Amino acid sequence: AGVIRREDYTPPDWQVPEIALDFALDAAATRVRATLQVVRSSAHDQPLVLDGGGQTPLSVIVDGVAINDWRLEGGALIVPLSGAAHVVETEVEIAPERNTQLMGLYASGGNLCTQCEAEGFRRITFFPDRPDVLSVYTVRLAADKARYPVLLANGDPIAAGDLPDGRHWAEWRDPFPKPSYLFALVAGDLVANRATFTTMSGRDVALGIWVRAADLPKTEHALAALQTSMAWDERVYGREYDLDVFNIVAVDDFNFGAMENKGLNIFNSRYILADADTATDYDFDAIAAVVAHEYFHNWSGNRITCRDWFQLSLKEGFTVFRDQGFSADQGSAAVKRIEDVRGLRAAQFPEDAGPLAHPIRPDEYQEISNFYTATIYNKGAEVIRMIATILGPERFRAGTDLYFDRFDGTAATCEDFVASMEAGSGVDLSQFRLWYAQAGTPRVTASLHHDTGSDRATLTVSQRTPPTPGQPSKQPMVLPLKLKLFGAQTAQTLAPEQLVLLDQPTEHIVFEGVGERPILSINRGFSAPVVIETDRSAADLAFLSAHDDDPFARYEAMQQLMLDTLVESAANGTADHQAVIAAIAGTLDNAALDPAFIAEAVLLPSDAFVGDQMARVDPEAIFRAREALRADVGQRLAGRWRAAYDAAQVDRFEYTPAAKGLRRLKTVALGYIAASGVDDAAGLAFAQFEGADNMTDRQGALATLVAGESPERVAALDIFYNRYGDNALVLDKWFQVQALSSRADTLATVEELARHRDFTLANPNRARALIGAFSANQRAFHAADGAGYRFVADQLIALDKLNPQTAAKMIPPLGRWRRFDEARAALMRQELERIVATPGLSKDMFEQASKSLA
Ligand code: HT7
Ligand code: ZN
Repeated sequence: AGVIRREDYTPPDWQVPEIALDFALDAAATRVRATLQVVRSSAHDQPLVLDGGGQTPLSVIVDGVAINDWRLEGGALIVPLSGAAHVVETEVEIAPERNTQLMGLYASGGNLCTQCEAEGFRRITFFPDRPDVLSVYTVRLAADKARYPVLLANGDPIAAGDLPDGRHWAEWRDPFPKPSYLFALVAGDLVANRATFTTMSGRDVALGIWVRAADLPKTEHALAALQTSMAWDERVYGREYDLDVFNIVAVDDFNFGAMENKGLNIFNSRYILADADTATDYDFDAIAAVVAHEYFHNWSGNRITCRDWFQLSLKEGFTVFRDQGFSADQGSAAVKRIEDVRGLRAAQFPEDAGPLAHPIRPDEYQEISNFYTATIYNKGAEVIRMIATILGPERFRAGTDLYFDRFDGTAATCEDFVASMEAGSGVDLSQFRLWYAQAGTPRVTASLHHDTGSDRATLTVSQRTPPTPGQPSKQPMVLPLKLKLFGAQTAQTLAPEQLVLLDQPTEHIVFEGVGERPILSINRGFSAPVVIETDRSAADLAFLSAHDDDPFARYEAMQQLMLDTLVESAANGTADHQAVIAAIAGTLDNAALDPAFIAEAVLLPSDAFVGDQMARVDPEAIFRAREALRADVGQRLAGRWRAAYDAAQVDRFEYTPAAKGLRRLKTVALGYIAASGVDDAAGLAFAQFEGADNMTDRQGALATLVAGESPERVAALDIFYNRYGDNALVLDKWFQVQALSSRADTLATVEELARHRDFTLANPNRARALIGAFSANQRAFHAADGAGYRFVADQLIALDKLNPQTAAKMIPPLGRWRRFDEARAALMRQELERIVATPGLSKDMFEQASKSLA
């Protein structure tokens, strides 16, 4: 029911080249008058169909005459029209303060703001709410001046003035035709941190980051990131900004991270506000990445938008790839790559292996909001990365230049992008297109055979993509794999790095002149988003962890060693830890390595990732195996952890790559010291907590304490709460750190926190901080009696009534039931069935929960 299919796409019957919107803003009752210039697209006799979000028009006027022969069908307004072009006016009244879904026009912290992607505009006014209808918008806003002194919309400001009764107005015009999902307005009591950016052609752009007055000091980092992003896009992609103003507004209630509305980005405040006392290094990095991401959308998303929502990855995958490149250029590219791959494996690989798997260009959906997924975003970015790898930098840039030239001002498709890449580079991407069509993570087995007689090594590589829902059998994909061979005795390069493009089920790659036993380094830089299975021994992985000159491959070898050890230990109750301990010791001892890299390399894989390697996930066994390894590594390398901890002290907070690396290593070392069980560990953590001049050190210490049993644990939580209780973003951290605790009593704590006076499901950040984090806590969520599943299902059912989109995004952990033992699987299914049977369930939740059961 209600399935929308990609193959059913038809162009719009009516275009709307111009729209004028007139808002009489008020939190309880906002009047919206829309004047649409509509033009028949071809010789058809279809009426004008304007999407609506449940409202009834107060009036419908065609060419200046009120009409009555309109009708409502499934929420849409049907207007019979006879000519080739008309002016259609509608008026509606909406109630922003009652909008708990946070889609359309809503109230947040006393201000009014909008979120229209994907289908929120129809909740504001009647309109063909689809991305291939592009219009020039003129917007007039009127509101009470004391309550809403600032009135912002897309484009450039053109006029403003006062009205009787303490009201005022402002008019904005955006000259660039845009789809309705990019519309935005903000009315509020806000102040701006302002700056100017001079573009490559010498135009001055007025930049403004708008926040509550008290938050102004926390906007410097975001503003600097915006300026850096604008310069980066000019230098790396030749893209210049096009309006005279660029505004960003931070709001506390937001379903997502941020939104790229033309000239008026609206952000979740967690991706704007930062200072050393309240934001971690992770937060600072995420702010720069999200500011860049939304800014980059001005070209990859706004100037060229999507023809339909099946093409979402056209803008999202490409823009994530662009923001990843930006972040890599701001610090350690190697560490950035490791972080991105860890994120892909944590979120996208499980999605690709589960009931909600879909290609980066899906074939069908029920509710498009459910498709803002790690697959569309992160696998989408990996697909663009593979194109960049195959083409090389110059040809890739020629391809993107051609794409921006050809499709500027249009609503394009993924096919348009790939065809531009081919035409710009001269490289045939026919078979590569399968990456857009096939879901699932390819599994690659690689085996290296050395023939000492002929000095020849032969690598046999096979690929297989497992079945996914609706796709029982798969064709071989194009896999760009970077390979290198090292000599086991001499550590010399036996075969330099090469890029091989695999496109067959099985292939043999021959290396000549290999005079000693070779060790294979494969998928260097994670050149293809695949799972690699090799027959490399623990000794070979240890060798690579010490000698590989590709930082990612070095990290990967270490991870594989750790994974093999943990899987064996979880399966058998015990394993030999020696190889892992030696590899960690070697990494800590290597003074040539960047501390940020060391911190990543010595971290054990997460419980969830260990579970992903097992035929049946056993959360308790994995937890025990991981704790045992952590304790052993902590004890056997005790001196090294103390030395690393002491060496990683930074005098004063500085947000630089070097200082960030030291802070990261310090908290990783603290974690191992605590895991070793020494008496002074809690004291050390508490001293770090109390002495910290920044949130990274404070939160790192708090997380260590919260996992333990010490009296300092309660003290630190209380101190943290009392210090930051009035800061919503930091309070989210307080909820989250407790929901992620590996303690046995976490479920009881989280149940209590759900009743805490500061907990509310109405704020998505708070809901995610408690419920989302708890569902990611493998030990607590998967409690054998099913109490964790029940708690989450109860919360999601309650949240669905307020905010279906946010609730539906938290279904996937329950959908992983096939990966668990029969008892847990039955308990998870039971909760999914209860959700599906809930009266009044949203379309969002129904799609996610019913597909998860199938
Ligand atoms: N393009 C934006 C997507 C988005 C969104 C989607 C569904 C519901 C609410 C939303 N807020 C923003 C964000 C981005 O990818 O840049
Ligand atoms: Zn985006």
